[in-house]
Amino acid sequence: MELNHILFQIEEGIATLTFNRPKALNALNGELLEELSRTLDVVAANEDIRVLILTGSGDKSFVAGADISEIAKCNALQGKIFSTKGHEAINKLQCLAIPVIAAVNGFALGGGSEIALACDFIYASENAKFGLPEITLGIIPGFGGTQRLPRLIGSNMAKEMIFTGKMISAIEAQSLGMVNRVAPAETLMTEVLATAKAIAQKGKVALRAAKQVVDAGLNVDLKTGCRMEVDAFALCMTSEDAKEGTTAFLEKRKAVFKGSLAG
Ligand code: CO8
Repeated sequence: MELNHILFQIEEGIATLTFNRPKALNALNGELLEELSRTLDVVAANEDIRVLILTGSGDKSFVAGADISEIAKCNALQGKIFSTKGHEAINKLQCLAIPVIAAVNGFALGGGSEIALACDFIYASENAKFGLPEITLGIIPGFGGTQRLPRLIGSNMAKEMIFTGKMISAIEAQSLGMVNRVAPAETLMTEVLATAKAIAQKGKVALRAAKQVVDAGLNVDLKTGCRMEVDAFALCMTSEDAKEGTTAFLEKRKAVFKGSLAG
């Protein structure tokens, strides 16, 4: 797969996708969005990948947003096409069956914050900055920010960020519940990898079920969500992982999950 603006590697079941346009602080141009979409197809089709990590190249930026030089040229129809392309790629990201961690190592602005928000959770470096600065460009977030941010931190805080366009620090983002952990820039990837490895050792079926039921449950009432959990729980009970996990506990040994999706 030829990629000009993304680095992609898989090691011990953990895939790392690095946005790689450092001269533009990894801003998302149309070509990069297409590459993101294609890379996510590869991830979705590869059963050996247990966890995906997203990060940015260089030490300054995760993704500084959509490429403003491309937005500046858009008329309404082109803007719609660009926004739709971003939504399609980001929906693909959110719908991956495996856990996805954003390792935000600097600016996560506009489309950059919107990508991080579609991951399962975010670890950030101490120098990371989050924001939806579109309002200062006379536009609004166009890759899901008006929808995912209020769902995560509540509508009032989200509106303040969207209306002012101000950046917030990693620590502020953590206090709002956007970021799970803040680490020094030098150790961010080590911490992300440690969590990714811990997750990768868990049973595949249970991980998929847990992710699916949490995400689906957020869009329905509690009673429906609990019913979905019951069904997902029952499905887990048919897996080799459930047999291995419970047997290992009773035999006082560490479970070794084979990573099989077989029931
Ligand atoms: N697009 C294009 N180029 C960018 C972007 C960007 N988003 N961000 C930075 N760059 C480029 C700069 O132009 C500069 O290039 P050059 O060296 O050729 O002049 C280079 O990256 C380095 O940037 P700076 O010199 O500005 O670095 P600073 O450290 O001084 O500032 C900032 C860093 C604060 C991140 C600053 O670059 C900045 O404010 N960038 C723009 C951030 C922004 O507004 N992002 C939101 C973009 S809009 C968006 O994401 C909407 C998504 C939905 C779109 C829907 C489609 C229609």
